This record gives sequence, structure tokens and C-alpha cells, in this order.
Amino acid sequence: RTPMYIRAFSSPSPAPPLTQDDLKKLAADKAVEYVSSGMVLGLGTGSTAAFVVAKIGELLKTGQLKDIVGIPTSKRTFEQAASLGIPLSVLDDHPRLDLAIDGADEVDPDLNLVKGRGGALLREKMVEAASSKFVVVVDDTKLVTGLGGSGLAMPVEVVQFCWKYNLTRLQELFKEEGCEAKLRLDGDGKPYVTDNSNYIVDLYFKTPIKDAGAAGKEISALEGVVEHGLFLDMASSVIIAGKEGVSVKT
Ligand code: ABF
Repeated sequence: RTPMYIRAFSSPSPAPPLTQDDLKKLAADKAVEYVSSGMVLGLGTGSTAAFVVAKIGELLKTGQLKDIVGIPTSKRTFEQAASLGIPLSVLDDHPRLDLAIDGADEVDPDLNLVKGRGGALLREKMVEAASSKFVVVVDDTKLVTGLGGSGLAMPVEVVQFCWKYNLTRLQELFKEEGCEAKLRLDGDGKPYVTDNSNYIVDLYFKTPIKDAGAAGKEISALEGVVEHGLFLDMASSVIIAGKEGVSVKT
């Protein structure tokens, strides 16, 4: 018989719990299974999308993927992908994409999204709208029952000119939802400037947005609004990683 103290030391210790980054990576790896050689591929922005870009770089390096053209959705993603040697292009030269993969800030039960807390919403929306398939990668903390219901920001990209005027108009639009509008600041307390030289007004709702379709149209109708973070009817699939594993919703 094995003495008790040896058994205690030799029994396998339980696996450490998965971190949020582990979950993001699991979702990213699953999404990369949708990528095949020869694709024109939209490359998302954010920490989950960064795992996707890293994996694609790896597969290109080992020759498991070939002839990919990546269309980055931000300067940050451009830099990461370029550093990994992923061939890159722009929508001007590739107006139709086979697939785009990106993260999200909120996902509702109908696969509608809030995006843009990472500041890249305009390029993300342009690239993802041009893709035949748009696969979203999230960990399960991003699931909400109604958009805007997380109490976190719903971003709107606005021109710098008279941004206060637009901030007030946005807040007025959603008075009934108890909306608070704030200009996004960078780490130095200065206005955050997007890749397109615009500002971002973040909308904070006390209750979920009642009619996201109508809200999106009303926001877009304001002169000086460039784009908003409601991505409605755009996602083909959402890959969700949670402690219980990875699931795919379509
Ligand atoms: C982008 O990255 C954004 O639209 C969204 O704001 C953000 C999600 O970031 P993360 O994956 O780091 O949570 O996809």
C-alpha cells in the first residue's frame, strides 16, 4: 500500500480555474476554425479579437493557412497583424470579404450587439457590413437580456465640431431611459480621438434600450453623428466561452 503522505503528494491537483483571458482565447480558437485558405478576412479589434489575429498569424507561419488577406478594423489591429506578417489590405481594394471575426461589448438573445467600447466602431461596422459572414467572439460576461442593459457605455462616434451640442442632443433623445451622455476621455484626461479623428460620446442607460432599431435610426439621423455602436442583424454566429465550455449561437 502507498503510504498516505505519498498519495497526498502524487494525486493530481485540480486544474486552476479558467481566467477571462483563457475564455477569450477558447472563443478565438473556435472562431479561427471558420477561416480557410484564400479568404479575405476582416480582423477585429479588442482583447478577444487580438487572440484571433495571433492565432491566424501562427497558422500562416506554420503553413496551415495560406493566401489570407486581412482587412484590419483599427490602427492597433493593423500593427499587430503587420507584426505577425499577415498580408493586409483595405476595403477600397477588397470591397467584399468572406468572413470577419470580432469581439463585442454586449450580445442580446437575438445576436444584436453593442460594440465600440474599444473605440473602433466605425471601421468595425464598415468592414463587418461588407463581410458575407460575421462571427462574434465573446466570453459569457458579455451576454445581456437587452442592449444597453449592462449599465456600461453605448458609444457614438461624433465629429469634433460642436461635440457638446451633439452630446446634449443624444442625451435628450433618450431622456425616458434615464440616459447620461459623457464625452470619452483618454488616459490623460483629454478627449479620446478615434482612428478617424473623431470624438466618442458614451451613452449610459439606466434601463435597456426599448427599441434598438428605432434608437439606431434616431441616432444616425443627427447631423454630426458619424456612427453608433448598435450592430443590429449583423452577426451570423456568436461564439461564447464560459466556464462550462464553448457554445455557438446562430
Ligand atoms: C471590439 O472590441 C469592440 O467593438 C468592442 O468594443 C471590444 C471588445 O473588446 P474585448 O474583446 O477586449 O472585450 O470588438
